[in-house]
Amino acid sequence: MAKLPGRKTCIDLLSRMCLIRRFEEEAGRQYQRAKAGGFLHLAIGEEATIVGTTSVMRDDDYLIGTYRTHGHAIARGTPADSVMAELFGKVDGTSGGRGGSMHIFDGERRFMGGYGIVGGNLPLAAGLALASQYREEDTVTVCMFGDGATNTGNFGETMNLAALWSLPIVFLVENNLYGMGTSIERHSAVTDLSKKAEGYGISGERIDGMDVLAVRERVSAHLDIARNERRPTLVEAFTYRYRGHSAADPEIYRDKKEVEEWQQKDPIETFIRACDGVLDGKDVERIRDEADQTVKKAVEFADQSPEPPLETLYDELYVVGETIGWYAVDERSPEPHRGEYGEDAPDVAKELAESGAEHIEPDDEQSRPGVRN
Ligand SMILES: Cc1ncc(C[n+]2csc(CCOP(=O)(O)OP(=O)(O)O)c2C)c(N)n1
Repeated sequence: MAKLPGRKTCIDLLSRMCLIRRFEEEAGRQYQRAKAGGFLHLAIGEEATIVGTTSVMRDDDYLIGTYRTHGHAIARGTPADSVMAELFGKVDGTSGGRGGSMHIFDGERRFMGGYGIVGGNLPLAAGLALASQYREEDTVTVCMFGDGATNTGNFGETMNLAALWSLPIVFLVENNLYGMGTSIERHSAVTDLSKKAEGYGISGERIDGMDVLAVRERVSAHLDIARNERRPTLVEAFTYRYRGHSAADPEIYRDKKEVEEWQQKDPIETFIRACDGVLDGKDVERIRDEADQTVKKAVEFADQSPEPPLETLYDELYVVGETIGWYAVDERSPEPHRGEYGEDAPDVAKELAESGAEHIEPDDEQSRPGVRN
C-alpha cells in the first residue's frame, strides 16, 4: 500500500476525482437531453488513473489523451465551465464549441487534446517529446490511450521512434479491458500490455489503476525515468469504465455482474477508506457538495454561453493549399473563406448550416465541399 500523503493533498485528490465523477454523470444526463451533441465517451470508474497520473505531473509537462478525456482536462485544471461549454458546442468551450466531447484542448495547461482517431495521439506525443528534447527542456510528455490503441500501427511506429530517439515519454495504457465491445482476450494476442513494447526496447510495468495512491507512486517513478534518464517507458494501468463505450452502447458484450465487481473497487470509495483518520465524514460531504455546485454552475455557464455565430462556420478550418476551395482557409493566410470561390462562401455557409451538410444539393460539381474537379 502506497503511503498516504498529507491532508491537503488528500483533499485535492478526492476533490478532483469527485468533480470528474459528477461532471461525467451530468454530461451523460445533458447528452440524453440533447444539450450535448456528437459522441460522448464517459470515464466514470477511471478517475484514479486520471487523477493519480496528472497529480504527479509538473505544470509544464505535456499530457495528450483520447476521446475519453473530459476528466483529463479537468484534472489538469481546465475549468469545468469550459469543458461543459465545449460539450454544448458553445463559444466559451475549450475549442470554441467546434471540437465537442472528443476534442477538448487546453494548450495553456499543456493538455494537448482529445483525439478521435484511436492511436492517433501516439505519434503526436512523440512530436511533443521531441520538441522538449530539441529545446533541451526537462519537460516530459504523458501519453494516455486505451488497450485497443495498442493494436494500431501507430503504436508500433511510435514505440520504435520513441526508443530509438530516447524520447522523454511515459506511455500510459488505460486498460479498461475492452476496445468498444471487444474484450482484450479477443483483440490482442499479447494480453500483458506492459510487455507489448518490449520488442521495441521499451520496458513496462502493470499497476492498479483503481488505486489513486498506487498510480501516483508508480507514475511518479516513471516520470523520473523520463525526466532524468531521458527514455520512454510504458505503464499499463488496470481500470474499468462503468458506463458503455459511448452513450449508444447496449453493453451486450459484458455481464452486469462484472461491472458490479469492479464497482466494489471504486476508486473514490477506496480512497475515502484509505483517508480514514485524515479526512472525516464532514470533509467528504463538503468535497461532494463542492463538486455538485461546480458542475451545476458549469451547466448554467454552458447554457448561457452563446452559439458560435453562423458567419464563423468556416473559420479556423485547416486545409492544405492544394485542396483550397470555397470552403477552405489557406493555411498561409489569416483571412477566412479565402478560396477560389470565396465570394460565394457566406451564402453557401448559411445554406449548409441551415439544411445540414449531407442534405445539400449542390448546383454544380464545383461547389461541393471537399471535392475539387
Ligand atoms: C483508427 C480508428 N479505428 C477505429 C475507430 C473506432 N473506435 C472508436 S473507439 C474504439 C475502441 C478503442 O478502444 P480503446 O483503445 O481500448 O479505448 P477505450 O475506448 O476503451 O478508452 C474504436 C475501435 C477509431 N476511432 N479510430
